[in-house]
Amino acid sequence: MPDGVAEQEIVVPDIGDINEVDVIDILVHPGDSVEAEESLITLESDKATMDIPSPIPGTVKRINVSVGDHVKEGSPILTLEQRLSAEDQAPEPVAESTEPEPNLVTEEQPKVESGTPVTEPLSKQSGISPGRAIAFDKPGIKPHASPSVRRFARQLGADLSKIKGSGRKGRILQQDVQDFVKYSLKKADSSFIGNLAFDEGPEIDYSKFGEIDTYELSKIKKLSAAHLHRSWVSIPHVTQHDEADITDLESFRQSLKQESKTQNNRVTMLPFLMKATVAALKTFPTFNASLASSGEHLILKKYFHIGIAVDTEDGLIVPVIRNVDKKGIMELAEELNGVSERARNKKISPNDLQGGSFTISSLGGISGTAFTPIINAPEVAILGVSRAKKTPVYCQGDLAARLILPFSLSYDHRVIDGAEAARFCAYLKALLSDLRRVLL
Ligand code: CAO
Repeated sequence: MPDGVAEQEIVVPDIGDINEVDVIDILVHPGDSVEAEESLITLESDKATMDIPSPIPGTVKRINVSVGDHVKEGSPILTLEQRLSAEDQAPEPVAESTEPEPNLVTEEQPKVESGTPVTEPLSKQSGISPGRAIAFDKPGIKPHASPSVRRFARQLGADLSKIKGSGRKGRILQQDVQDFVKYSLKKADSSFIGNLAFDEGPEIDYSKFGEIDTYELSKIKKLSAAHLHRSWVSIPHVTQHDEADITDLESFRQSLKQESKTQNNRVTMLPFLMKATVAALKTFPTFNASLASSGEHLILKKYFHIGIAVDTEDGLIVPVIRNVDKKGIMELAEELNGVSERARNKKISPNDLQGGSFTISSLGGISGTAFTPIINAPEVAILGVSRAKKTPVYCQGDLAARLILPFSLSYDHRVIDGAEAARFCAYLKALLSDLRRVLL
């Protein structure tokens, strides 16, 4: 041992009438400098947890206990090295000369199980004299956390009543506090969009009301949830509903069916919708755009890459079909079939999902008369298509059965005005009613 350095054995002080307690946490490491009264270890009896503070300052040389050890009064805890000044006397054995007091669990009083707060001092409730330095709990009173964990939580501003303890008997550990703080920061981050902060609401235990089942959301659902949420909250959406007479278009599609069958290529309404949409985007370029993040510029795209929402077992994904303006109906149908199959067989590559300039979401194969599609940010508009239906329509004074396709255009009102959206829809409707106009 170097000159001027003394070693001090720190032992478990008087812990009252308890024979043995467990070491549940070691709060220092060899080499750490500790101050007098700084907590060294945490002990736990059947009824209470307590921190054992250091009676003197020094440097931890050796730790003589491990988590899980049973100790009692006088058991060695650790060896501290103390640098002596010239005037220092030979030190007395610490355990005999001082009577260290473990920190009482008094900073936050434990609560009675019923939820009624404890109002009497703990020492009185437990029948322990105040000098005895142990926080006991009456039966029914839950110890929550050791004083050092309470201090740690207080420093970070974490509310212990909101933390679920993972330690024995639900005791809150330092790690639980850390996890809680990390989770809260993450949650705060995700619930703060632009200038808008909102409360996610309390966690509800639904099992109180009846039987439930819980399963984890797929990765796709979790990813799309965050994306959809951001789009929905950060973009001022307006949806314009309209409908198009696609009777002639449908006859044309039927006439192509035979041809497509021989090519083993299924031609649905969607490739026609893609072509008509691109023609409308060319006429209304602000719909094929993105708002710069500064909010001061609109970026108009001269390419026409159309995202198609595909419903898969694991959730919604949006593969992109590129250069729709340069492709014919058969080629688009083939690509659409291929990409939907790949999406459903989990064979989509990240590249398939990038670079879209406008999205179409078609529920026409299923059902419905209208819906509000959520804009696929950073795009500024999305077309939702519902199911076409034979409808009686007045044509030149006569009632006729026509095939009417309902569609819904959601647009970013920061970029597109309502009148512009109505014009876009009217134009699209005209194209769908007579696709020859696409050639104009
Ligand atoms: N009106 C009437 N019938 C329609 C129709 C419409 N608008 N759209 C499709 N159909 C018909 C098709 O023509 C097909 O019938 P035939 O075999 O007789 O031709 C049938 O419905 C099934 O079509 P489909 O849905 O398999 O094919 P599609 O090309 O229309 O759509 C795809 C492909 C990938 C878009 C679609 O399968 C899909 O996944 N849709 C769901 C998208 C979705 O979930 N959107 C919601 C997002 S909003 O949160």
